[in-house]
Amino acid sequence: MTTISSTIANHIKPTDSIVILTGAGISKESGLDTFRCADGIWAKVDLEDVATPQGFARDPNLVHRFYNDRRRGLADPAIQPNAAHAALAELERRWKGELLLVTQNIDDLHERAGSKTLIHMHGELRKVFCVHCRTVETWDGDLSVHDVCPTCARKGGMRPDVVWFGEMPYQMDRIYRALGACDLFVSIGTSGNVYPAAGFVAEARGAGAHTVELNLEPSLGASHFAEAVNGPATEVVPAFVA
Ligand code: BV8
Repeated sequence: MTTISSTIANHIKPTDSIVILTGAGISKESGLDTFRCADGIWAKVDLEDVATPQGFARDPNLVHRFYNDRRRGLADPAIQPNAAHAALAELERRWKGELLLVTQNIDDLHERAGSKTLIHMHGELRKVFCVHCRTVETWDGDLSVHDVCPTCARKGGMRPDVVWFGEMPYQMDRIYRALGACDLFVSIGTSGNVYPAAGFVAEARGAGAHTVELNLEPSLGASHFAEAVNGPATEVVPAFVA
């Protein structure tokens, strides 16, 4: 069974550098939908309409409704970090080397589980920004075209602080630097459909890192990984980290 201990025994040192990438699959057992599973988000709504700048320009009310529904869902007390989120926070606490957690998810379950060195490369559901003054605000209620920017007081410019298709993900320089210097790359709960995240395993391998995929089933990029463990995140991630 592939674990951090077996990885240390065979591939890395305890003071080496780790980059972890997560996707929607790690939050599935907390009750949040994935995107491309049979009952996923993109089976219910066209991503062109709700996750592109063009969709937002065409119908901002539809996009606000889409993210307002998900923001309200995330605020449900039943939605809590699961054992996989907790295991990654525990690994970060005890790891002696560098550890960077990069998530494609816009939920806040990693930080609520205690992860600290975390990048939300696709933004955050509980953040919004003003297109006029670029100020980012934490926003827990509904957002609409009628909202006024608390900073510049202009109206109609507030949008979810989420990276849509065609937009540059956040902190890419920092992520590529970490991938170029890492000794272990672990991908968890992502289908490998969306770039540039889907290309991270190739970047890490190119830098000589050992690569592990922990996913319910083999992702589109499974063949790029040196090792893989398939199963639900709440089982395979704690077992890997043990
Ligand atoms: C960009 C918005 C320029 C937030 C999202 C090549 C290079 C660069 C770009 C492209 C390229 N080819 C195409 C592109 C363009 C595009 C793209 O990738 N298109 C795809 C569809 C082909 N990419 C972009 O536009 C990106 N921007 O490229 O800018 C650039 C270029 C280079 C370098 C820098 C910049 C912007 C992409 C971000 C778009 N925004 N979402 C939101 O509403 O949430 S993407 C969307 O998909 C989600 O955010 C999500 O994060 C992302 C990935 O999905 P996954 O997390 O993988 O989820 P999915 O459902 O697909 O899979 C879940 C997995 O979990 C499955 O494998 C399943 O088996 C597993 N699972 C299920 N249950 C469990 C489980 N695993 C474990 N346990 C379980 N219980």
